[in-house]
Amino acid sequence: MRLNRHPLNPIFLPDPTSTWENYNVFNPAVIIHDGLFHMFYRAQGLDWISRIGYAFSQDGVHWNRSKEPLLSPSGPHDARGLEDPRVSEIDGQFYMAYTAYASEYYGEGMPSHFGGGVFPMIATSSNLLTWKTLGPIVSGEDNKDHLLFPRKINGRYVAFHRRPPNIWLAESEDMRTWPEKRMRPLFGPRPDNGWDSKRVGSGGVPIETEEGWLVLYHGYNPDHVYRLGVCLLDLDNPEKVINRPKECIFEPKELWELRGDVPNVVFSCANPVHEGTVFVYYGAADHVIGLATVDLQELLDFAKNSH
Ligand code: BMA
Repeated sequence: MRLNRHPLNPIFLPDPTSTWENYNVFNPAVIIHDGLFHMFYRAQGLDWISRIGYAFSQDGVHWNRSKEPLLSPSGPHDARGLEDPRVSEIDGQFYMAYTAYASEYYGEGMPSHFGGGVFPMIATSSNLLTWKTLGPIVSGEDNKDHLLFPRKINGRYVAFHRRPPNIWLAESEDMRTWPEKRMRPLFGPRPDNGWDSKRVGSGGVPIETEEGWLVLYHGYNPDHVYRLGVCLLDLDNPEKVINRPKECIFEPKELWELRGDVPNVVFSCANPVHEGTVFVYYGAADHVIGLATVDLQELLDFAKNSH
């Protein structure tokens, strides 16, 4: 199984003339809507605070970016940044899952980064440009890598989230309350010293196919190398893992994936499908943005058949 790196990689770089995105741009959400690719990317200036930038593209490769950030910290709950957006469209409305990285002494969130709490937030928009925050899925714990499935399942909204080191599922009737009784682990690291033996977390929004939900996810090993894997979940009951191939599908190889702000990282929050091709956007070494593509059917066959 092979993802093909785009020849123009890295396709999106920090802007050295900016104050807020001159250091790192990475881990973008990308959604295709009305014939355009819309990118929401995590950007850092020298203050190392993450803001969400916006860019659009006709081909998914060449981008026009906004001069100003789309979303910036607005209070103590996200004073140290908004990280790792994932955007879903559900019934014509858009939802962004992002991690709010709180100020040093705010809230009961367990510090997953030194000194700060994190909150798995959801915001909503009808036009992709103005966003309203609804709130966190949970609070008071180290929890991120959440996203929303692109449609309701059995009448409820469904989300991934991450209680380390496992990926979890959650359900909600209204997108605001996510009852504990409807949360359950999906899967965790594999105890084999392999590529996903330490921690796993979600990738981009799951792709609906006739065979099941095609899910890309990230994992890392004791050497802290971030790679991508794939699995297939049951359409009506995503708690049921139909297959989870052992082999990873993508790993750091290029110099700009091996060296950057954090070495040896490919980390994806977006895998939109365009004309039968999966566009996997990824943060490389927490510094630049890369694109790798794969034929949807080929990826699905691998997810279904490889053990
Ligand atoms: C994870 C997330 C990502 C980041 C990755 C590698 O925990 O915080 O934002 O890309 O680590 O540093």
